[in-house]
Amino acid sequence: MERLGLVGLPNSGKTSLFNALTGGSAAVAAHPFSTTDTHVGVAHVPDPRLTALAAMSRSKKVVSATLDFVDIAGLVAGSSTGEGLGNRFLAGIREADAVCLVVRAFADDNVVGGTDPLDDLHTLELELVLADLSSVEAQLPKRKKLVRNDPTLAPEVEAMEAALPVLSGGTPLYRSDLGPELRAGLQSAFLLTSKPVLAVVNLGEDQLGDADGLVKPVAAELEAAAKGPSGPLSGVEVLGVCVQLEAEAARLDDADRTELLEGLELGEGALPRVIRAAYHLLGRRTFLTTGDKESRAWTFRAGAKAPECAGVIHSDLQRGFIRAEVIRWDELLELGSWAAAKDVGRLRVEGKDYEVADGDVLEIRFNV
Ligand SMILES: Nc1nc2c(ncn2[C@@H]2O[C@H](COP(=O)(O)OP(=O)(O)O)[C@@H](O)[C@H]2O)c(=O)[nH]1
Ligand SMILES: [Mg+2]
Repeated sequence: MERLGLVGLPNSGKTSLFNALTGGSAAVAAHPFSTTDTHVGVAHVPDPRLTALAAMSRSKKVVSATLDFVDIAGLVAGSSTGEGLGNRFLAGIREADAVCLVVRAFADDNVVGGTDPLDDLHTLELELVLADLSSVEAQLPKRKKLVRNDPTLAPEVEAMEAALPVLSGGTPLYRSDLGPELRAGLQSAFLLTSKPVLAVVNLGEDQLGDADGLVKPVAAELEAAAKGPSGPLSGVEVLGVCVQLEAEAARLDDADRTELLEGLELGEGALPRVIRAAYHLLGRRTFLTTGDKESRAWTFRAGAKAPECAGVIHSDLQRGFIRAEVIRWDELLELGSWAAAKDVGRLRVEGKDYEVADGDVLEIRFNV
């Protein structure tokens, strides 16, 4: 299971965001070291397609896709050298597959910490870069020795040599212009700044009116070094979230939550956007199944073929895969039922090589 790690300075709102996303109850406190354990929680991915299909099928059970979030504590200045909680922080972030940077904009006299999100971003990036720099400096000489007898390590050596000046210059790898081959060569080095990132700017309720003004500089900064339209961070998602407000809303029942959020013109709130952005950042896609017993959203890896997707449901379905009957969710909805879609010949029959698309509704034929 892949995980998205929440990373930020103390009191930026990580634990509050984590609780809001996962319905958890990890301790929230205005104290730099309040979180000493790494918490893992599950967020449900809101999906209107699933809701619509479940209504169509009058499903007794509705199961959404999920995503794991980790509340990674302990990043303070000096973390890169393993001081204070630094070691725990480094271990936590190494286990995350992607990173959500939480930077603080909200002002509150009772909560210690700066309120300039760009300052937060720079401090965070510096610690991450320093940690990566010391990893590369430690690993490179060893690889250079090994490559003499093992030429297959050459791409790794080349990638680390290219990463070195980037990191020495203070730039995180996620916003460097290293090409895809060099990036691939860095995988075995387990560097922190080569993970995909998104960012959340934690806004105070009184700052909602100026959300754009506070979010844009962070977005501009993150995108700055990603050169050209296909740079690694082009289109990086930076989301303004009033974490405290959203956390309060998350504790309410559906009707009260809708009233609170819509009263503030926040629509469905920002949490669904954070979850969806994280889901896509991790390269995840959704296919659906629907029937009177259950409608369900399943997660698969972008680019996966039909048998692999069948295997997400059950290994028997992959092993004994014969074919998949497929229709896009909106087409199915328009036709009104699986039986109707079949009657008018709109179910496609797809074989082993079919690349499943996001939003496909599947029925797997199999034999074991
Ligand atoms: N005023 C205000 N306080 C917040 C907001 N988000 C978090 N806090 C408070 O800031 C403190 C630290 O939050 P926490 O989630 O524990 O931060 P963490 O150290 O990053 O995990 C707590 O007292 C929160 O209630 C916010 O949007 N506005
Ligand atoms: Mg915390």
